[in-house]
Amino acid sequence: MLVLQIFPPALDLKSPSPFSMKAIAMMQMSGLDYELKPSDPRKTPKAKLPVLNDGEKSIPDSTHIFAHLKKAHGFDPDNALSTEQLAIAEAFRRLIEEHLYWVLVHSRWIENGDTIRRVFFAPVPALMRKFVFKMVVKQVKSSLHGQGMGRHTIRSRKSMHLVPPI
Ligand SMILES: N[C@@H](CCC(=O)N[C@@H](CS)C(=O)NCC(=O)O)C(=O)O
Repeated sequence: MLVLQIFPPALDLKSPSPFSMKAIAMMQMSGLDYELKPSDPRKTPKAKLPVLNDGEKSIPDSTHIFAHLKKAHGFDPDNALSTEQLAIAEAFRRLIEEHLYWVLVHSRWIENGDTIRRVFFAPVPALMRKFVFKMVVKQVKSSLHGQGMGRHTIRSRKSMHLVPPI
């Protein structure tokens, strides 16, 4: 049985994690039998979700899961693509996962932290909630700083046009 470990449901989504949603979409498209298992990333091999469990094997990272589904189960939705189309798809994947993902992280954790605290931290005992949230935000800020986006100053939406409006 295939078991897909994901971030637990929130925000009316099967999972609020874009990488978990990507893996769920792949599993659905594959037509294979699988179960979803809401999990804690701290208890996974790379401290990230999603992770696919296939028998004894544990496969972290949505891209490795995709490769595993192809190799072990013959699921290859890209098999009709030309080399050029595969290259374009890869470029878009990296744009989304390595750039736009961080825009989402910034928007959620820095610009809309109150909502995140209310929704994601509801299970944390009330007395500790503020403290735990602050600790996690500190880690998120450090990741955003490492990626680079967190080093920029937040400006108003109006001033964020890449090209000034005419
Ligand atoms: N490259 C990984 C990225 C996975 C990832 O960043 N997952 C985030 C949730 S969207 C996570 O588990 N974060 C937990 C943490 O950083 O502590 C993939 O494609 O699966």
